[in-house]
Amino acid sequence: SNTERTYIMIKPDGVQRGLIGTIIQRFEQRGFILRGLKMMSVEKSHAEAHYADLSSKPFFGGLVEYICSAPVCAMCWEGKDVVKTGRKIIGATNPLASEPGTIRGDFCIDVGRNIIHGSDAVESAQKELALWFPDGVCEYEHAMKPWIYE
Ligand code: DAT
Ligand code: MG
Repeated sequence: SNTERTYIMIKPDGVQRGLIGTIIQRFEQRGFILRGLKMMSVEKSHAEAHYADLSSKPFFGGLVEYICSAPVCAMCWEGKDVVKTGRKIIGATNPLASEPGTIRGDFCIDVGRNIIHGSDAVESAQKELALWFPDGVCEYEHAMKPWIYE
């Protein structure tokens, strides 16, 4: 449906490197709609909850430390197939395996500094949006919709 939603997060390195605007532009110019946006300093327990599925991985401690090391930019984007398409816009987990033209393929190198997060499935998007936007997002009518969707 046209109202699918995903959780996108610019990680501390993306924020510190001044990439917020260019990342937002890629989603916005594609035709996706921004429903939630906030800067946030992340508590350790919150980062651990977000990455709970990876808690047994050897890199988990470093990952949580990285996410908490400086503020993140938390976003909710909406549109047809936005979860899968958002992952394509972002590129592969390992930036060196990401195609040029993707966000990771254009702006980063190390897997541990891959500047952006995107939900990997509709179900995880719903869980992540509930975690990061517990008060919901902005339910406005967007004038662009009839120009994006037939
Ligand atoms: P993605 O962020 O592409 O969804 P993921 O969910 O498998 O990837 O892992 C979450 C993050 O954990 C990822 O963005 C970077 C870090 N990570 C994943 N695999 C890693 C590895 N082998 N070494 C270090 N960090 C890793
Ligand atoms: Mg993931």
